[in-house]
Amino acid sequence: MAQTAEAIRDPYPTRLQQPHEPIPRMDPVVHARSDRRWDGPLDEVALSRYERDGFLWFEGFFSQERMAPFFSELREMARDNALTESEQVIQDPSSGRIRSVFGMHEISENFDRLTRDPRILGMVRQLLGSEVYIHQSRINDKFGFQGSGFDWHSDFETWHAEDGMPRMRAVSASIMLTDNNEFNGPLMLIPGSHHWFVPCVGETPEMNWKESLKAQKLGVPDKDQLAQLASKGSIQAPKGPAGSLLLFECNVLHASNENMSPWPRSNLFFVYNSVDNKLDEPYAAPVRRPEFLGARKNTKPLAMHDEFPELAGQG
Ligand code: 6CS
Ligand code: FE
Repeated sequence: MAQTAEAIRDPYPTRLQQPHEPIPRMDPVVHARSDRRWDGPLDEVALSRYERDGFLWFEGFFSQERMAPFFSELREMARDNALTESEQVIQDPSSGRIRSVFGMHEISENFDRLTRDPRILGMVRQLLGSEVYIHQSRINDKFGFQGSGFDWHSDFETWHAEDGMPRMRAVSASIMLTDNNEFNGPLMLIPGSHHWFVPCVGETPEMNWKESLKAQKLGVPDKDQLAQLASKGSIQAPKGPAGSLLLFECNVLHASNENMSPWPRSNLFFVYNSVDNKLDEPYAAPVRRPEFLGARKNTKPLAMHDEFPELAGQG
Protein backbone atom coordinates (compact mmCIF):
# COMPACT_ATOMS: atom_id res chain seq x y z
CA MET A 1 0.00 0.00 0.00
CA ALA A 2 1.42 3.39 -0.97
CA GLN A 3 2.13 5.63 2.00
CA THR A 4 0.90 9.19 1.92
CA ALA A 5 3.38 12.04 2.50
CA GLU A 6 1.64 12.65 5.83
CA ALA A 7 2.23 9.08 7.03
CA ILE A 8 5.90 9.28 6.04
CA ARG A 9 6.28 12.45 8.06
CA ASP A 10 4.37 11.15 11.06
CA PRO A 11 3.79 7.43 11.51
CA TYR A 12 1.50 8.10 14.50
CA PRO A 13 -1.13 10.67 13.43
CA THR A 14 -3.58 11.71 16.15
CA ARG A 15 -5.97 14.48 17.33
CA LEU A 16 -7.71 14.01 14.00
CA GLN A 17 -11.04 15.29 12.68
CA GLN A 18 -12.32 11.81 11.86
CA PRO A 19 -11.97 8.49 13.68
CA HIS A 20 -9.15 6.30 12.34
CA GLU A 21 -8.45 2.62 12.89
CA PRO A 22 -5.63 1.54 15.19
CA ILE A 23 -2.24 1.57 13.42
CA PRO A 24 0.22 -1.29 13.99
CA ARG A 25 3.19 -0.20 16.09
CA MET A 26 6.25 0.66 13.99
CA ASP A 27 8.89 0.57 16.73
CA PRO A 28 10.45 -2.33 18.59
CA VAL A 29 9.27 -2.94 22.16
CA VAL A 30 12.69 -4.06 23.42
CA HIS A 31 15.20 -1.73 21.80
CA ALA A 32 18.46 -3.42 22.80
CA ARG A 33 20.46 -4.54 19.74
CA SER A 34 20.08 -8.30 19.32
CA ASP A 35 23.71 -8.96 20.29
CA ARG A 36 23.21 -6.93 23.50
CA ARG A 37 19.75 -8.17 24.38
CA TRP A 38 20.92 -9.96 27.51
CA ASP A 39 23.31 -7.22 28.66
CA GLY A 40 21.32 -6.22 31.71
CA PRO A 41 19.36 -7.55 34.67
CA LEU A 42 16.34 -8.83 32.68
CA ASP A 43 16.41 -12.41 31.44
CA GLU A 44 14.70 -13.72 28.32
CA VAL A 45 11.57 -14.72 30.24
CA ALA A 46 11.09 -11.13 31.42
CA LEU A 47 12.05 -9.56 28.08
CA SER A 48 9.59 -11.66 26.12
CA ARG A 49 6.84 -11.06 28.65
CA TYR A 50 7.45 -7.29 28.31
CA GLU A 51 7.30 -7.63 24.55
CA ARG A 52 4.01 -9.51 24.77
CA ASP A 53 2.21 -7.56 27.54
CA GLY A 54 3.91 -4.15 27.58
CA PHE A 55 4.61 -4.23 31.32
CA LEU A 56 6.44 -6.03 34.11
CA TRP A 57 5.30 -6.20 37.73
CA PHE A 58 7.73 -6.60 40.63
CA GLU A 59 5.85 -7.14 43.86
CA GLY A 60 7.78 -5.82 46.88
CA PHE A 61 10.71 -4.58 44.76
CA PHE A 62 11.75 -2.18 47.53
CA SER A 63 11.07 -2.80 51.21
CA GLN A 64 8.18 -0.92 52.80
CA GLU A 65 10.69 0.71 55.20
CA ARG A 66 12.64 2.10 52.25
CA MET A 67 9.45 3.74 50.93
CA ALA A 68 8.25 5.28 54.20
CA PRO A 69 10.53 8.38 54.09
CA PHE A 70 9.32 9.17 50.57
CA PHE A 71 5.71 9.04 51.68
CA SER A 72 6.51 11.34 54.64
CA GLU A 73 8.28 13.77 52.34
CA LEU A 74 5.12 13.91 50.24
CA ARG A 75 3.06 14.79 53.27
CA GLU A 76 5.56 17.60 54.03
CA MET A 77 5.21 18.90 50.48
CA ALA A 78 1.43 19.05 50.88
CA ARG A 79 1.99 21.57 53.69
CA ASP A 80 4.27 23.77 51.57
CA ASN A 81 1.99 26.55 50.29
CA ALA A 82 4.45 27.97 47.78
CA LEU A 83 4.70 24.54 46.19
CA THR A 84 1.00 23.66 46.24
CA GLU A 85 0.18 26.94 44.51
CA SER A 86 2.69 26.37 41.72
CA GLU A 87 1.62 25.23 38.25
CA GLN A 88 3.24 21.84 38.61
CA VAL A 89 0.85 20.84 41.36
CA ILE A 90 -2.50 19.72 39.95
CA GLN A 91 -5.64 19.79 42.09
CA ASP A 92 -8.17 17.00 42.16
CA PRO A 93 -11.26 18.22 40.23
CA SER A 94 -13.72 17.06 42.88
CA SER A 95 -11.97 17.42 46.24
CA GLY A 96 -9.51 20.25 45.46
CA ARG A 97 -6.76 18.29 47.20
CA ILE A 98 -3.50 17.34 45.50
CA ARG A 99 -3.93 15.02 42.50
CA SER A 100 -0.47 15.20 40.92
CA VAL A 101 2.87 16.82 41.57
CA PHE A 102 5.14 17.02 38.53
CA GLY A 103 8.91 17.43 38.52
CA MET A 104 9.43 15.38 41.68
CA HIS A 105 13.08 14.74 40.85
CA GLU A 106 13.67 18.47 40.59
CA ILE A 107 11.89 19.34 43.82
CA SER A 108 13.55 16.73 46.01
CA GLU A 109 17.05 15.31 46.17
CA ASN A 110 15.80 12.01 47.56
CA PHE A 111 13.46 11.47 44.64
CA ASP A 112 16.19 12.60 42.25
CA ARG A 113 18.57 9.99 43.69
CA LEU A 114 15.89 7.33 43.33
CA THR A 115 15.75 7.95 39.54
CA ARG A 116 19.31 6.57 39.42
CA ASP A 117 18.63 3.42 41.42
CA PRO A 118 21.00 0.95 39.71
CA ARG A 119 18.48 -1.89 39.49
CA ILE A 120 15.84 0.28 37.81
CA LEU A 121 18.31 2.08 35.59
CA GLY A 122 19.86 -1.24 34.53
CA MET A 123 16.49 -2.63 33.40
CA VAL A 124 15.40 0.58 31.70
CA ARG A 125 18.63 0.92 29.73
CA GLN A 126 18.32 -2.68 28.63
CA LEU A 127 14.73 -2.16 27.43
CA LEU A 128 15.50 1.11 25.64
CA GLY A 129 18.87 -0.04 24.30
CA SER A 130 20.65 3.23 25.08
CA GLU A 131 21.44 5.77 27.73
CA VAL A 132 18.32 7.38 29.22
CA TYR A 133 17.13 10.60 30.85
CA ILE A 134 14.00 11.62 32.75
CA HIS A 135 11.31 12.91 30.39
CA GLN A 136 8.77 13.49 33.18
CA SER A 137 8.38 12.60 36.84
CA ARG A 138 5.28 12.83 38.95
CA ILE A 139 3.32 11.60 41.92
CA ASN A 140 -0.31 10.66 41.45
CA ASP A 141 -2.02 10.91 44.79
CA LYS A 142 -5.49 9.60 45.57
CA PHE A 143 -6.67 10.44 49.02
CA GLY A 144 -9.02 8.05 50.80
CA PHE A 145 -12.68 8.40 49.69
CA GLN A 146 -11.67 11.20 47.34
CA GLY A 147 -9.10 10.66 44.64
CA SER A 148 -10.62 10.76 41.14
CA GLY A 149 -9.66 8.27 38.45
CA PHE A 150 -7.92 8.56 35.08
CA ASP A 151 -9.69 7.66 31.84
CA TRP A 152 -8.16 5.20 29.33
CA HIS A 153 -5.16 6.55 27.45
CA SER A 154 -1.72 5.83 26.06
CA ASP A 155 0.89 8.18 27.52
CA PHE A 156 2.77 8.10 24.22
CA GLU A 157 -0.27 9.50 22.41
CA THR A 158 -0.07 12.65 24.57
CA TRP A 159 3.72 12.87 24.57
CA HIS A 160 3.81 12.52 20.79
CA ALA A 161 0.95 14.96 20.10
CA GLU A 162 1.68 17.58 22.75
CA ASP A 163 5.41 17.21 23.49
CA GLY A 164 6.86 16.03 20.17
CA MET A 165 8.19 12.66 21.38
CA PRO A 166 9.11 11.11 18.03
CA ARG A 167 8.98 7.34 18.60
CA MET A 168 7.83 4.73 21.12
CA ARG A 169 11.09 4.45 23.03
CA ALA A 170 10.23 5.41 26.60
CA VAL A 171 9.28 3.45 29.69
CA SER A 172 7.56 4.46 32.93
CA ALA A 173 8.71 3.10 36.26
CA SER A 174 5.88 3.37 38.74
CA ILE A 175 6.84 2.84 42.36
CA MET A 176 4.02 2.31 44.85
CA LEU A 177 4.50 4.52 47.90
CA THR A 178 1.40 3.04 49.53
CA ASP A 179 -0.23 -0.37 49.14
CA ASN A 180 -2.26 -0.71 45.95
CA ASN A 181 -5.33 -2.90 46.38
CA GLU A 182 -8.61 -3.51 44.56
CA PHE A 183 -10.35 -0.76 46.53
CA ASN A 184 -8.04 2.24 46.30
CA GLY A 185 -7.93 2.77 42.53
CA PRO A 186 -4.92 0.77 41.31
CA LEU A 187 -3.64 1.18 37.76
CA MET A 188 -5.38 -1.04 35.18
CA LEU A 189 -3.64 -2.00 31.96
CA ILE A 190 -4.63 -3.72 28.72
CA PRO A 191 -1.89 -6.26 28.06
CA GLY A 192 -0.75 -6.21 24.43
CA SER A 193 -2.38 -2.86 23.63
CA HIS A 194 1.07 -1.31 23.12
CA HIS A 195 1.26 -3.14 19.78
CA TRP A 196 -1.27 -0.65 18.37
CA PHE A 197 -1.32 3.11 18.12
CA VAL A 198 -4.88 4.34 18.50
CA PRO A 199 -5.33 7.72 16.77
CA CYS A 200 -7.73 9.94 18.72
CA VAL A 201 -10.26 12.52 17.60
CA GLY A 202 -10.23 16.23 18.48
CA GLU A 203 -7.94 19.19 17.89
CA THR A 204 -5.62 20.10 20.80
CA PRO A 205 -6.32 23.60 22.12
CA GLU A 206 -3.55 25.79 23.56
CA MET A 207 -2.95 25.05 27.27
CA ASN A 208 -4.86 21.78 27.01
CA TRP A 209 -2.75 20.42 29.88
CA LYS A 210 -4.49 22.67 32.40
CA GLU A 211 -7.65 20.62 31.81
CA SER A 212 -6.23 17.29 30.71
CA LEU A 213 -4.23 16.73 33.89
CA LYS A 214 -7.43 17.06 35.93
CA ALA A 215 -9.67 15.06 33.63
CA GLN A 216 -8.47 13.91 30.24
CA LYS A 217 -10.89 14.48 27.33
CA LEU A 218 -8.60 14.45 24.28
CA GLY A 219 -6.39 11.44 23.65
CA VAL A 220 -9.00 9.02 25.00
CA PRO A 221 -9.60 6.23 22.45
CA ASP A 222 -13.01 5.46 21.06
CA LYS A 223 -14.93 2.98 23.27
CA ASP A 224 -15.37 0.35 20.52
CA GLN A 225 -11.64 0.35 19.79
CA LEU A 226 -10.92 0.00 23.52
CA ALA A 227 -13.36 -2.87 23.80
CA GLN A 228 -11.67 -4.61 20.89
CA LEU A 229 -8.19 -4.22 22.32
CA ALA A 230 -9.36 -5.41 25.73
CA SER A 231 -11.06 -8.43 24.17
CA LYS A 232 -7.65 -9.51 22.79
CA GLY A 233 -5.72 -8.95 25.98
CA SER A 234 -8.18 -8.55 28.89
CA ILE A 235 -7.48 -6.05 31.67
CA GLN A 236 -5.00 -6.48 34.51
CA ALA A 237 -4.56 -4.46 37.70
CA PRO A 238 -1.33 -5.38 39.49
CA LYS A 239 -1.75 -5.10 43.26
CA GLY A 240 0.75 -5.28 46.09
CA PRO A 241 2.43 -3.60 49.04
CA ALA A 242 4.23 -0.26 49.12
CA GLY A 243 7.60 -0.70 47.43
CA SER A 244 6.21 -2.70 44.50
CA LEU A 245 7.32 -1.60 41.05
CA LEU A 246 5.59 -1.54 37.68
CA LEU A 247 7.58 -0.98 34.50
CA PHE A 248 5.27 -0.11 31.63
CA GLU A 249 5.84 0.71 28.01
CA CYS A 250 4.90 4.24 26.91
CA ASN A 251 2.13 3.09 24.55
CA VAL A 252 0.29 0.55 26.72
CA LEU A 253 -3.33 1.60 27.34
CA HIS A 254 -4.09 2.21 31.02
CA ALA A 255 -6.62 3.86 33.34
CA SER A 256 -7.61 3.87 36.98
CA ASN A 257 -10.75 4.20 39.05
CA GLU A 258 -11.65 6.57 41.81
CA ASN A 259 -10.40 5.70 45.30
CA MET A 260 -13.50 4.45 47.15
CA SER A 261 -11.53 3.13 50.11
CA PRO A 262 -10.43 4.93 53.28
CA TRP A 263 -6.76 4.35 52.36
CA PRO A 264 -4.58 6.69 50.33
CA ARG A 265 -3.00 5.53 47.10
CA SER A 266 0.22 7.34 46.14
CA ASN A 267 2.18 6.17 43.15
CA LEU A 268 5.41 7.68 41.94
CA PHE A 269 6.22 7.72 38.23
CA PHE A 270 9.59 8.23 36.58
CA VAL A 271 9.39 8.34 32.82
CA TYR A 272 12.66 7.33 31.19
CA ASN A 273 13.22 8.30 27.57
CA SER A 274 16.03 7.16 25.29
CA VAL A 275 18.65 9.82 24.56
CA ASP A 276 18.05 8.89 20.91
CA ASN A 277 14.38 9.87 21.19
CA LYS A 278 14.61 13.46 22.43
CA LEU A 279 11.66 15.80 21.91
CA ASP A 280 10.88 17.47 18.63
CA GLU A 281 8.17 20.07 18.08
CA PRO A 282 4.66 18.87 19.08
CA TYR A 283 3.12 16.72 16.33
CA ALA A 284 -0.48 17.73 17.07
CA ALA A 285 -0.60 20.76 19.36
CA PRO A 286 -0.08 24.49 18.76
CA VAL A 287 2.68 25.03 21.37
CA ARG A 288 5.15 23.13 23.53
CA ARG A 289 4.13 22.23 27.08
CA PRO A 290 6.15 23.34 30.11
CA GLU A 291 9.50 21.75 30.95
CA PHE A 292 8.06 19.92 33.98
CA LEU A 293 5.77 17.92 31.65
CA GLY A 294 8.31 17.19 28.92
CA ALA A 295 12.01 17.79 29.55
CA ARG A 296 14.03 19.54 26.88
CA LYS A 297 16.80 21.12 28.95
CA ASN A 298 17.70 18.55 31.55
CA THR A 299 18.37 15.60 29.23
CA LYS A 300 21.83 14.56 30.34
CA PRO A 301 22.07 10.74 30.49
CA LEU A 302 21.52 9.41 33.99
CA ALA A 303 24.56 7.80 35.53
CA MET A 304 24.44 5.34 38.39
CA HIS A 305 28.08 6.20 38.97
CA ASP A 306 27.02 9.46 40.67
CA GLU A 307 25.49 7.38 43.44
CA PHE A 308 27.81 4.41 43.40
CA PRO A 309 31.33 5.62 42.62
CA GLU A 310 32.57 2.04 43.00
CA LEU A 311 30.62 1.16 39.83
CA ALA A 312 32.48 3.76 37.74
CA GLY A 313 34.30 2.19 34.84
CA GLN A 314 32.12 -0.93 34.82
CA GLY A 315 30.12 0.28 31.83
O1 6CS B 1 -0.15 14.63 30.05
C1 6CS B 1 0.68 13.87 30.50
O2 6CS B 1 1.87 13.95 30.25
C2 6CS B 1 0.20 12.79 31.37
N1 6CS B 1 -1.13 12.54 31.49
C3 6CS B 1 -1.58 11.38 31.82
C4 6CS B 1 -3.03 11.19 32.05
N2 6CS B 1 -0.76 10.33 31.97
C5 6CS B 1 0.65 10.46 31.74
C6 6CS B 1 1.17 11.81 31.79
O3 6CS B 1 1.53 12.18 33.08
FE1 FE C 1 -0.88 7.74 32.02
